[in-house]
Amino acid sequence: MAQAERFPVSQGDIDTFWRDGAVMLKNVLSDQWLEELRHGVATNMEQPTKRTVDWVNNKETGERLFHDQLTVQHNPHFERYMLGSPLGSIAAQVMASPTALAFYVTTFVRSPGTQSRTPWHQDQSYWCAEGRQALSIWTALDSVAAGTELELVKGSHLWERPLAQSQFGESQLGGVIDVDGMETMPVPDFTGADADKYDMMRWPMEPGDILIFHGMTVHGGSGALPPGVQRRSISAQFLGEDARVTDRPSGCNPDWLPELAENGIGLGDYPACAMCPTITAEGAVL
Ligand SMILES: O=C(O)CCC(=O)C(=O)O
Repeated sequence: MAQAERFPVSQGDIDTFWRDGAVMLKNVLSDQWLEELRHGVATNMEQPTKRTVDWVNNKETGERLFHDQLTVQHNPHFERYMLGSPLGSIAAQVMASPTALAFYVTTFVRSPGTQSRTPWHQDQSYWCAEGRQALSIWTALDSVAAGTELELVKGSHLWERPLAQSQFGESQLGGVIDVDGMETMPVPDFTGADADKYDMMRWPMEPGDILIFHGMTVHGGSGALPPGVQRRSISAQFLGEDARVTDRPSGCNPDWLPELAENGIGLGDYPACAMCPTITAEGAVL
């Protein structure tokens, strides 16, 4: 049986995650894992997948924001990262789930000086998986200076109504998707007129630090970079054993339903399969 690294998470950090919707842990990823991620991102950009999009690609300013979503089967570096690094063990401990399922990996590469922020959103409202045991682990290969952090809304993973969904399309970042019959909350002006009503969480980070946030925690930002500064951020998505495959009224993004079906997984299933292996809190890869 393959073995992933194990990283003990304190009960205090787990409690913070469930209370606030996010927690940042310092110095989790060794140089070996950062090197693996560097290769993963470079390979991804050289060999785009069918889900690769440039959210921004401005020939005049040179500003580019590359984005992709990949399972462990799409990129050997990300496969090793998901199944060998301490992330799986951390995810299982934080979710208090017997196993953490390595759902997929998301890449965001901003060229130096890019000014485009990621729109406010909740990851899980796009996913083809529902359940409370769901999280993302975000990390960056470049230092994240104050003023350029990913920003998260404290406690938003507990909101009763989902946030209206932002548009994420080829050269179409922002704007709200209108879905018939879906009760959503209009996106507040978190950094402007409504700033006093919400507690924001943001952390300057160094390579090796990780930010764990719940699938329903509202977040955005991570842009407006100073000249000469690039941002390669990688987000790893994990599910716990209460997760079930679902469809969404607005369609899923990413839509893994066809690939899951090829792996024998249908609506209502916990999607453990060759496409989405699982890892225990002790690091055993199943
Ligand atoms: O790095 C970013 O700009 C966005 C990160 C994000 O939205 C995510 O990981 O879900």
